[in-house]
Amino acid sequence: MTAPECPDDCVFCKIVAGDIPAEIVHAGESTLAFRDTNPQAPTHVLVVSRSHYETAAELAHHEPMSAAEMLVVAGKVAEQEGMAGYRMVFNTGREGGQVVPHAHLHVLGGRSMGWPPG
Ligand code: D5M
Repeated sequence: MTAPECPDDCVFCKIVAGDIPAEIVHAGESTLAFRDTNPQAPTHVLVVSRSHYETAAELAHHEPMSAAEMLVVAGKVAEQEGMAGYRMVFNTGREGGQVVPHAHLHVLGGRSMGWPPG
C-alpha cells in the first residue's frame, strides 16, 4: 500500500516538505527529527515519519522499517543531545493526548521523569 496522501493542513507533512521551518536535529531516510515548539522537558524532540499515517500503530503496520527507524533515531538524538536517560511517548488518538494526527514520537530528556505520566 502506498502511504495516504498528506492532508493540506498537516503541519508535520509541511515540515517534512520544507514548506515551514523547524529546528531539525536529524534527517533519516524515512523520518525527520526536530525540536518541539512547546517543550515539556529541557530537551524535547519529535521524530516524525516522512509518510503521512495518523498513528504510530498504522505506520508500523504499513511501514515497519520506518517505525523501527523512529526508535533508532531517538537513541541517536539522545546521544547527540547528551541525555543521561530519556522518555519516548506516542500520544495516540484524542484521548491519548494526540493533537497532530501524523505519526510522531516524542523524545524527552534533560530532567528526571516522573511516573505515572499525567
Ligand atoms: O504532540 C504534537 C506536538 O507537536 C506538540 O508538542 C507541539 C508540537 N508542534 C506543533 N506544531 C509544531 C511545529 N510547527 N514545530 C514543532 N513542533 C510542533 P501530540 O502528541 O500530537 O499532542
